[in-house]
Amino acid sequence: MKINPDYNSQEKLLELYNKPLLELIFEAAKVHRQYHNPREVQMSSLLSIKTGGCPEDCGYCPQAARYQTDVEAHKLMSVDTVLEQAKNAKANGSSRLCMGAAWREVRDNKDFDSVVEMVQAVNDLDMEVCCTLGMLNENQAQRLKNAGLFAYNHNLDSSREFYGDVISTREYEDRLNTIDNARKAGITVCSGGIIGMGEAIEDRVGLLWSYMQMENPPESIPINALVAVEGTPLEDQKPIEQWEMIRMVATTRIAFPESVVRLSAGRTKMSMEAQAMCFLAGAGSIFAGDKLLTTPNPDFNEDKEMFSILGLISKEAFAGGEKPVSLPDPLIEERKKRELEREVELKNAREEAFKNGFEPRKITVS
Ligand code: SAM
Ligand code: DTB
Ligand code: SF4
Repeated sequence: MKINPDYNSQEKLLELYNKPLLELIFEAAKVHRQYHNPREVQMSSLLSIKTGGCPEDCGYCPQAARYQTDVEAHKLMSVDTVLEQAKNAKANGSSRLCMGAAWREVRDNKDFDSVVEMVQAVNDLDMEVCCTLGMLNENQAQRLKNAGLFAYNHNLDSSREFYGDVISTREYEDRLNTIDNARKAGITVCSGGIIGMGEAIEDRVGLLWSYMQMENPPESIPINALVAVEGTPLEDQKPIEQWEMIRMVATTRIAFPESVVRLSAGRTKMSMEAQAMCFLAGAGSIFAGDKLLTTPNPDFNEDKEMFSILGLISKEAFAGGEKPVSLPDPLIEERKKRELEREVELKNAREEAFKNGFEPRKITVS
């Protein structure tokens, strides 16, 4: 993904962010039109496949076990439930499904096998499949890629300098490694941040600067406004001004002309007019459906009405790349083979026992 060589320092990016607002929006709109169809906005749905009980301490997150929030912890969803939800999202116009798990990192266990099956099943629906599962090693990234994963979401959240004020249980460097592992496996990268956590404008620009320093910046950059949830350390943060979201979207658009800028969490607090400004300034996607992972979001009908008023059309899947091929997973195949062999062994042993005169004990219930 290309970066804009005119803004190749933090100072220049800061100047851009602080430009007179209408000039900033105008410049962003010009860049957007040069690289993207400005009428197309992707509707992407989120699904929390494993909710709450997370051991991390991310200060914004209602799913961290250590904070007293209203989020109820749930174990991993079944593959069938995920498939049902994916079909519903597709029927409502979403061309991408992002599955989120409240994990610190992926573990090589049966739950991960199920996630691999979910990726295969949703890719078979011709939807772009994205996952956000925490830290990932190279091997795990490769398994997801083989299953047909289109994108991996792992946010840097803020600048390197501010990051430690919000999260202490995992380093900025760990996040960069995970992004690198997804990249090495050939998965597209979705990575962005949150504004409104008490950071300075320099930290917003610092987030973008971290992506500018990457050899290959993210194909997709979500910009979230903090959803301040009761019980989290950031519960009392004042909501950001809508202009700040517009500035952040516009600056990201100009700095990364080819990437998709995603207008993400925080839309319930935005007017349609402010969202329209974000689309004009280069937002190419929204999260659709009445729930993000655990917090509310405008429902499908509200967004359909907004699209109709603004003359927007929903973007098809794989417009920016080819549909990945889902290959059989060798570990799952091996496990299924072993399970089948064990079943046959048991059946044979039973038949052999009957042949040798074995009679099952009769149980009489008095
Ligand atoms: N556990 C995984 C991880 O942290 O990578 C995946 C799920 S996590 C909920 C995904 C992202 O959601 C976070 O990195 C953060 O950027 C965003 N997020 C979480 N809580 C949020 C909130 N209250 N407001 C805005 N964004 C939030
Ligand atoms: C992203 O940057 N934002 C989405 C998605 N990637 C996974 C998540 C937003 C979560 C908002 C809080 C919640 O609903 O729990
Ligand atoms: Fe856990 Fe992810 Fe929430 Fe952090 S953001 S507490 S890692 S679910």
